[in-house]
Amino acid sequence: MASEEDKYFEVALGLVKSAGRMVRDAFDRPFSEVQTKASNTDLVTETDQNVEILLTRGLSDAFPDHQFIGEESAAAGKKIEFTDAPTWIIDPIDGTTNFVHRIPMICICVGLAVKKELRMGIVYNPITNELYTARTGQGAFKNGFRIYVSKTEEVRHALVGHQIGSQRHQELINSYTSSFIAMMVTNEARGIRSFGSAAINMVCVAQGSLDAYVEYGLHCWDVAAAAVILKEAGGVVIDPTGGEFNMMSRKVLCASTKELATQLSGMLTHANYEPEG
Ligand code: LIP
Repeated sequence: MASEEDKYFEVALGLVKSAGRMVRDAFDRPFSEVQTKASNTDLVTETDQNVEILLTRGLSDAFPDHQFIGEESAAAGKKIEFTDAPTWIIDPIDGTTNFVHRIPMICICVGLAVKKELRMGIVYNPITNELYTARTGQGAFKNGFRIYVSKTEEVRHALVGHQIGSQRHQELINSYTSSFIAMMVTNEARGIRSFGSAAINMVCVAQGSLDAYVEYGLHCWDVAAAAVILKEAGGVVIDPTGGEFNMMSRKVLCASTKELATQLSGMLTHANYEPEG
């Protein structure tokens, strides 16, 4: 017999696929109206807003007592409230700058938390047709096939995702550059990649393409869905300082193994953030 969570997952998946068609159609058109939000480097398009409306309406019609945290609703002034109620955490397009520049590394992210525990994650790139899904305790999948993290334990064998987002304050830039030097020069990491979408960086760790990923200044909607996928693929998701992962803390360190996470955490220069919500 189907459980309540099976139903949540099926409904969310159907809506994500519809949202994917909307994103794909917009991506094929030559131009998007671009607006800025918190800063000149924080972009939003009509497609981000329409996708969030499609997902939120569809889910709240199906599950009227569920709550929502969404990137564009928060940008429009909705307070971020994280309670014990089933809460959908939505990023309609993660990688909006890529979308605007027609770089096909974008995804729709939908995560669900129940009693403040993340229970499922869906990350869908409708351009490359890569669908990542996971539910707690049930493994992680890409287009229906199981995925696993790499076995890399040392930075000198690791390909690391390291990224600067829309925020450009001095402490963040300093932390980014000195961490970059520690990883690339002092410890000779195999390389650094920056895909322009937190969730794509995270699912790349989940499928073993990257060995680790670190970023500061993020929001919960960038990481919630992909965190479930990464954990279910056998990966480690922690606070970059080495503490427990908190999706509201605005920072994340992902790694294929505990050893790699610990080594990286020890060499990073950490930037401070006030948690959101
Ligand atoms: C973006 C992230 C990106 C990060 C940016 C921003 P958006 O999300 O995916 O990795 O560097 O700060 O948060 O705005 O495209 O949904």
